[in-house]
Amino acid sequence: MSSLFSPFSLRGVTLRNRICVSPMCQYSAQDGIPTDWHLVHLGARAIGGAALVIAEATAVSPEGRITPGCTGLWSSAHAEKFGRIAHFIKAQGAVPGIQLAHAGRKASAHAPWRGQGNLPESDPNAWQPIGPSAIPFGAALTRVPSAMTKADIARVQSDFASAARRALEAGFEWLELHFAHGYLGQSFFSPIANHRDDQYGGSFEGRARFALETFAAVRAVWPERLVLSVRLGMTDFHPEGQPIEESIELVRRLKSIGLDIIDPSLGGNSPDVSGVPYGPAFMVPIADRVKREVGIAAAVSWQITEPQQAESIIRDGQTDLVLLARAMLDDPHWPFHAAKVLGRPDYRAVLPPQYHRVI
Ligand code: 536
Repeated sequence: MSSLFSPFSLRGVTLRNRICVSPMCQYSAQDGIPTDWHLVHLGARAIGGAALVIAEATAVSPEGRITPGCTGLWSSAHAEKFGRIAHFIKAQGAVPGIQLAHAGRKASAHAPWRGQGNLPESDPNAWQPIGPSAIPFGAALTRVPSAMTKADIARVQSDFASAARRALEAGFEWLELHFAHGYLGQSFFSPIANHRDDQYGGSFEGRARFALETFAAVRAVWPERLVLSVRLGMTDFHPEGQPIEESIELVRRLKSIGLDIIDPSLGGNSPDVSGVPYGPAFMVPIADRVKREVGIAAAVSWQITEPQQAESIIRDGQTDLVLLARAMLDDPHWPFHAAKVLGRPDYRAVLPPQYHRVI
């Protein structure tokens, strides 16, 4: 029987417990380069006792950013600044992770506190988004993306592989590909966003091709000893979205080409969704189902806030890891407090000696 504070190993990577920091967009980069904000934001959570700290959705190319303030990994200057962050996280005993992304048709948007939806086309910081088809997301994301050519597809896939190499160079040990939330990988898979009639659209095989090829290109450059994860939008809660059985089949195919762990999430391809069963730990039944049906390790996020809730998810084997974002913003020392609440006699050791001697 596992507990929230038992170690967990995949390939050559061992996590000190099951508590992980989920990627959180901070909209605080400059030209994609992370700033001291990121060092402190991520570093504080490594100090707090998390086992894995995953840096936010980081674009593989400038046009793959969600907003002008999103991080990127398209040059060695980006890798160098990320290197300091990865090094600090590791020095605290946590594993440094990063999520690679391409925002696709949801790109060129305002940082949430600056406005809603797309930057106006007249804004000098705006750019032309790309996607599987020339169909806008909708709601406040009205900008029509350019439908990607085969050359565009090949270039983005090679950008993913180059960014993975830079993540390795920076010292990250856990890589997650963002194929969820309506961003590029997910939008190729979704019949809502992908209306192509070439080999990258249509049937399951066609819609899954972009994700499978991109994953394979990354696995080819990402070392055997390190972990490769995918955040996949399992369902859109929309009648025109792909059936969840297709998503499970995609996870099965990804596993067969080297996927180590799945991080299930929402599709995010339409503003017109209804019936998302928001509530405490609502993604757990989906994660548990993928884990059992595919026979793969799983992590789970969304509304996990309480130590006892996290403990029972791990103890019951529903998932292997819990990913916390909002709870970690609320309390960077969440793992320390969880250890205390769960009555662990060694709870002090969750914090580094600079703090635990005196707290
Ligand atoms: C929540 N968000 C996810 C983001 C950034 C903006 C907010 C991300 O993954 N980078 C979200 C979840 C599901 C669908 C849409 C948005």
